Amino acid sequence: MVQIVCFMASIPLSSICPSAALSFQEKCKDKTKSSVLFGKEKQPLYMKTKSRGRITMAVAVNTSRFDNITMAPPDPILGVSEAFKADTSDMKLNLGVGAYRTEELQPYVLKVVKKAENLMLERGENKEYLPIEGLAAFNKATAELLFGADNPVLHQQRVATIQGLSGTGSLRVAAALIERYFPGAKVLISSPTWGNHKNIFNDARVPWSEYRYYDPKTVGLDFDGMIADIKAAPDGSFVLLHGCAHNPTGIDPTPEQWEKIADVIQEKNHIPFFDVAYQGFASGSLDEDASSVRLFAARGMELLVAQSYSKNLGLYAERVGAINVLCSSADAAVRVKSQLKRIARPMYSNPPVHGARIVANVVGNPDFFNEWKEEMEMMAGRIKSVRQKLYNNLSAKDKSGKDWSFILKQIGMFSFTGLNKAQSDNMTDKWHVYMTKDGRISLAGLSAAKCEYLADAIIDSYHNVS
Ligand code: KET
Repeated sequence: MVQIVCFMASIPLSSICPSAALSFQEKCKDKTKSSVLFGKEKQPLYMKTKSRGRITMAVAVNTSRFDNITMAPPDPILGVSEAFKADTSDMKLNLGVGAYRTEELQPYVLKVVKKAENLMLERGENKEYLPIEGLAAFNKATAELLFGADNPVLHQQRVATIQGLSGTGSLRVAAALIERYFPGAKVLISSPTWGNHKNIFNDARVPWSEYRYYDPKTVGLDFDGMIADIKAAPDGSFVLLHGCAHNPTGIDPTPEQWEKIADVIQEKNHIPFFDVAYQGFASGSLDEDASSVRLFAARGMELLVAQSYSKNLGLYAERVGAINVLCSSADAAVRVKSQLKRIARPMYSNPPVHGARIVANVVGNPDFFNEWKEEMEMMAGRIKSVRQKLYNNLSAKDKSGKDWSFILKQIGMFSFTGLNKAQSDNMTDKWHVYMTKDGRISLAGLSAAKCEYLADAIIDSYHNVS
């Protein structure tokens, strides 16, 4: 099959294929019949060339140079949304991705976000590049939101903050910092954790191992296991902690347990690395949800925090977040910030401005800030109410005596149902309920009207599929 046809009339080859120009020209020299181009060991690509005066016609035949690239599996979380779109059933329900929906199951743009955007439009702000570290007003606002505006660590200028590409991009830059400046250091990750954490550290070439977190027997935190594994790790490891609303389990340590976790991390000279993707969404209070980070900061510990505004401001597609590195001195913070910028520049150069302006405007304006808090409480409240309703339906309908109260103990956007892969498959195949295969459902995608249907699906899957 003919795959590529190029006509070249005195066109320099480098303009067609710049990166490979030299080898292309060298390999074509004095060859009129067939030439091996960019030969892969197994699948060489042959090109036949014919000369017609000044015009050379090159016809590429045979297989693609990308033939040895295999099909990637669908993403365990975002792939669920793709499968959901393809389902034509009226009953279908997307509880896969952690994205807030209204009671009508529609995406929700916060009113305060619209107000901030209108203001930005009125001001007619430009689209110049941001500095590598992002929007200064955003960086100030985001560090204040995380640590609290009065936190001495900010006045002492001990925090290096740069704007990142939401939570994921911020985690990735922080991972690159670890890889570059702590070679060989391991990151300890909770078992289970958000599906993308391992990918991020793998791609950054940072070794990781897991610490126990979830105990299926108690459907709660395996606190002793967690502490033992953090203790057993090599001194100076990084410990990845979910600041609040642990994903996927919805189980957070108590304040007393956080203190003990901090004790062990300090004892072992580890460095805490917080992923804060749900500030405000766990309890409805921004301050309360940042209390874990603040507790560690108050002990004088150095730490890293990746922040996201996808969920709490509903800015999923704007990709706005931050990397914060709390250092023991202002001097160290300046140096760390310079290196974060150095990592960001060849990766994505500088971050997008729109979401950062929204955050800066909302957090920086007391009226908007209060409106945001109200809307966040509303969103967190709706999730809590469907959580309760799901539990009510499960306990009323399931006659087996199974205790479903663990659902009420979990917090945040998700519920970790305990359904295994086969049971989760049944939820999707039979009931058109889309969820991740680890048994996680996003309650943010559930409406009160669908609670009964979901309870039927869960009861059927739990009791009739093993
Ligand atoms: N950390 C955690 C714990 C997390 O759940 C997410 C997103 C992120 C970081 C990154 O979000 P970002 O939009 O990059 O700021 N979790 C949901 C979406 C996803 O998987 O990308 C989810 O678990 O459904």
